[in-house]
Amino acid sequence: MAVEHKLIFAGTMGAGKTTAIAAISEIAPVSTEVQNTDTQTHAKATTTAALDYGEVTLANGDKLRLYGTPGQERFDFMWKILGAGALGVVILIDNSRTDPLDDLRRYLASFADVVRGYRAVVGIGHTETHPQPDLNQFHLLADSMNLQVPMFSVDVRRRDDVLLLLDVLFHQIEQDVQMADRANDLETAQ
Ligand SMILES: Nc1nc2c(ncn2[C@@H]2O[C@H](COP(=O)(O)OP(=O)(O)O)[C@@H](O)[C@H]2O)c(=O)[nH]1
Ligand SMILES: [Mg+2]
Repeated sequence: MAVEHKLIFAGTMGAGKTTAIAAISEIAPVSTEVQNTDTQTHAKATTTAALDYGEVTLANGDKLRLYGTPGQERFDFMWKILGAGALGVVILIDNSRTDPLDDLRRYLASFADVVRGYRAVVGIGHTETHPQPDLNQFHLLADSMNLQVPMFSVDVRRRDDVLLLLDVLFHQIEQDVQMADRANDLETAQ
């Protein structure tokens, strides 16, 4: 039977959530863009006020519901609500921002349980214009938080880059499920 999964795209305003979902969604993505009143943080005229939504059907028939979460601080509470029932989280970082390392720190802290459950992946964007901080610095930050998470430099305007993030995320989830199965087998064998 086909199963439905929820996948979250998280990231600051302008990190590429809407672009990433549009790049892979097989339905016309739903995006609730409104006038940006927070022009001090970001110059974009519109921004995601509530949600982005898209859908993808996987090769096995399972349906992926893709959600983009609001980037503004005042929507922090929604990260937790959406993250609770999610299969996984794609964290997008905009390397052209003032302090991308601090952005990642905040998102890893919000999604720490998801990261520990091997259900997160990080995509660093805008690296062609802003190569620093580099991947090593992002990994050192995660290490300092005792968190391990796969990270890639991506351009979410390219569909293949978004698919790479999903591939890695699913691979990770699959391995974790297999490990849990093996642990169960061991327990029952004893
Ligand atoms: N130069 C560059 N632009 C990007 C990259 N990733 C996303 N963008 C652009 O950044 C802008 C903001 O993306 P958007 O999807 O609206 O961000 P959101 O606020 O997270 O939904 C869009 O114009 C994207 O095309 C990247 O890696 N490099
Ligand atoms: Mg958006």
